[in-house]
Amino acid sequence: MTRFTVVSILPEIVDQALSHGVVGRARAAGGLAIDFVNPRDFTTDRHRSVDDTPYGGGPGMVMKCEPLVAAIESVAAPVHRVLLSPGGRPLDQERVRALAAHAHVVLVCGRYEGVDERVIQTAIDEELSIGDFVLTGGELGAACVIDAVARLLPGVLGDAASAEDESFSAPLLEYPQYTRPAVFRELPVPELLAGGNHAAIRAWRRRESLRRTALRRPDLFAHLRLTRDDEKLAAGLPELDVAARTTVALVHHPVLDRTGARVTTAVTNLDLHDIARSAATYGLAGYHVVTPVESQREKAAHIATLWQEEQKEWRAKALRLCTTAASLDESIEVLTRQHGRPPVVAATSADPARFVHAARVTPAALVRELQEQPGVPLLVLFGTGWGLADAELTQVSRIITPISGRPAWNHLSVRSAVAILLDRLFGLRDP
Ligand code: 58G
Repeated sequence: MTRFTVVSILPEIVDQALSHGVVGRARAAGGLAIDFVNPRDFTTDRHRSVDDTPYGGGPGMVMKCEPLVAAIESVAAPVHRVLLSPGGRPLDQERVRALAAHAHVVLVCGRYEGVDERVIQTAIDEELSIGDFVLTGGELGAACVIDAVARLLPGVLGDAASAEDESFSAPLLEYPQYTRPAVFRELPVPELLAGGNHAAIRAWRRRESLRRTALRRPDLFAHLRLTRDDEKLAAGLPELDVAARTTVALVHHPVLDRTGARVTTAVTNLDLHDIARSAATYGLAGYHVVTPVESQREKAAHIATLWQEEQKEWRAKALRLCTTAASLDESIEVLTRQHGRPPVVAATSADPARFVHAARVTPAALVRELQEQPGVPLLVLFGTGWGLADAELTQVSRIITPISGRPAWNHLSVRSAVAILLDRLFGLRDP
């Protein structure tokens, strides 16, 4: 059995919060024990004070060491001592499971502006936060912790399975649930749920969980190890796969030269290869080499086909993404034909202020925007030379916040800029 001791000057808050429903019944039945220790009972002065003014000045009061530490130390070992604090480790379901494995947990609740740091140094094993917000005291945090742990204890939830098969236990968000009536304000329950095909219902629910997680919590989704079956279900969610409808265009005209003149640059072998390989690495739909010079387009097409005939399948796969266009308009036309609708055109620039007609977006905001427009293709422009010349390119509706390092010096090669931006748009991240 798990036992909690709550150290608080307002124990009623926690006691009340945990006296109802499933958790209240578990306490009454003896499956969960919660007791309280009040630091005020450990004061020695006439006013029974638990707080004092902060050293160094500043607003409010700080909880004093002696009564708080005495209260914590009045609980017999062995115990795991937790302070609820906005600066603590963020609580998640994994931590909840770990706490449920302890026989006795002491939850320490601060009030006022905080607790004397030496309380933490001498009497606390772990600081936990229930989220990035500040409460007037740790009590509601403690109630959250106990509630989350309680529902994992054997016998607390009616159906033992229901604690397992859900939300954060498998790190997916919950699928939508429905109960009667079959139609509410013209909104019907999905037909499939009313049929008796349990395998189909399971697959539908899993797919909705995957969809929700990908849309609402891309941070969780990026770190999922999907099973083969999950991959198949997620492949049925093309609205989420923005990379698969993204094309990068390497624009050779109109671009600037070092003097600021409007010029056409030459196609380079190196750009052709490296950008094709980046495009394939991030799962893009295509790579357009844009130049009005016919002989340059022929050169690009020649290089690309040459490598496609090569033995190495990975290289051929990358170069197959590469096609040519005479102008930005032709590139847009091709995508409109391929996807059945015109692309959102985003440009990159080291100097976005020049693009007065385009909205500035971060890479993440652009991906989110496209996720909400299923099937709409995305075209991302990169200028060669000293960058795209016509800042008034009317086709461009989005300008992506520029890549920037610490120093003002900013002369990335276009190949590097493509790779970095693709990673910011579509790369998987560490936690
Ligand atoms: C700054 C402000 C530091 C837990 C207040 C310490 C406790 C939020 C959480 C405090 C809490 C959380 C005083 C009141 C802690 C103390 C307490 N606020 N996010 N407030 O888990």
